[in-house]
Amino acid sequence: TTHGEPNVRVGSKKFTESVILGEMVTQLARSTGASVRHRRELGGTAVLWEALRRGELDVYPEYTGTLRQELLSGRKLPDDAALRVALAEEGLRMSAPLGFNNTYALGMKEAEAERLGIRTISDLRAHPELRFGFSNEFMERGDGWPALRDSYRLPQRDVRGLDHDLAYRGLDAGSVQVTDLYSTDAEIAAYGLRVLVDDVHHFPAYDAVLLYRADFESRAPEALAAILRLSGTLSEEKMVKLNARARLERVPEAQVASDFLAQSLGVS
Ligand code: PBE
Repeated sequence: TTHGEPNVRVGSKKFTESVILGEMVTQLARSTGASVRHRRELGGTAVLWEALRRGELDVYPEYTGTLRQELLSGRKLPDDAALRVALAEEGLRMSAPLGFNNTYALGMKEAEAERLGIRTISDLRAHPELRFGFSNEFMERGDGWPALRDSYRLPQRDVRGLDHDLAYRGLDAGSVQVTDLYSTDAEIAAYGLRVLVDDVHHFPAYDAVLLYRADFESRAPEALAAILRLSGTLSEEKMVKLNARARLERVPEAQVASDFLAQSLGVS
């Protein structure tokens, strides 16, 4: 029905890539005739996870490393099979990987990194005076700043939280010298940033997946089958290009998503 409650509820986190993926899911579900609501930019990771578990959402884009290191960090999860078992106990399922890894990384302006001779995260130990600015969620997460600081024994004390989208401007203006990057961000190339090597392997793989409620399958099987077609359709390179269209060329996320679906899956 087109009136009343939608039968598919999609969510996305408060950053561009998540909104683009949420739009793809929304449009694929709609292509089966389902009534769909996309609650875009609903919040950070914890907000989306809780909304899904409470049954306020059916599906949102998530990353395997985030499930392992943050959302289910109390459990031993040696492989994806173990991760699926832990999710099933929460009444949740995840799709096969969409095809790209969007990892956290630390970045600096290329010229400044070159001048200071910084290539790896370990190299930061010799520069305690550097100003760090991290996305708010990174300041608090299980895989974020406190754990990174301990892994690498980093001495910096000038460390503040900021909105991820503002971090790049901060780097450009010089108010921040080191920030957390998302590896599929278009700004890395556009702003000429050096991605520091994670030489201690602090960060896991963050393979993009769709996380959904197990009961979604019985409620809207056709919509679910349609959205699962996204698995394996994206690469890191493709995702960077889609992010670039939205962030650098300011094309609306819904348009970026529909162009991709038309080209890659023949859905319009
Ligand atoms: N990530 C990397 C984070 C943000 C940056 C995409 C894995 C996440 O949303 O969990």
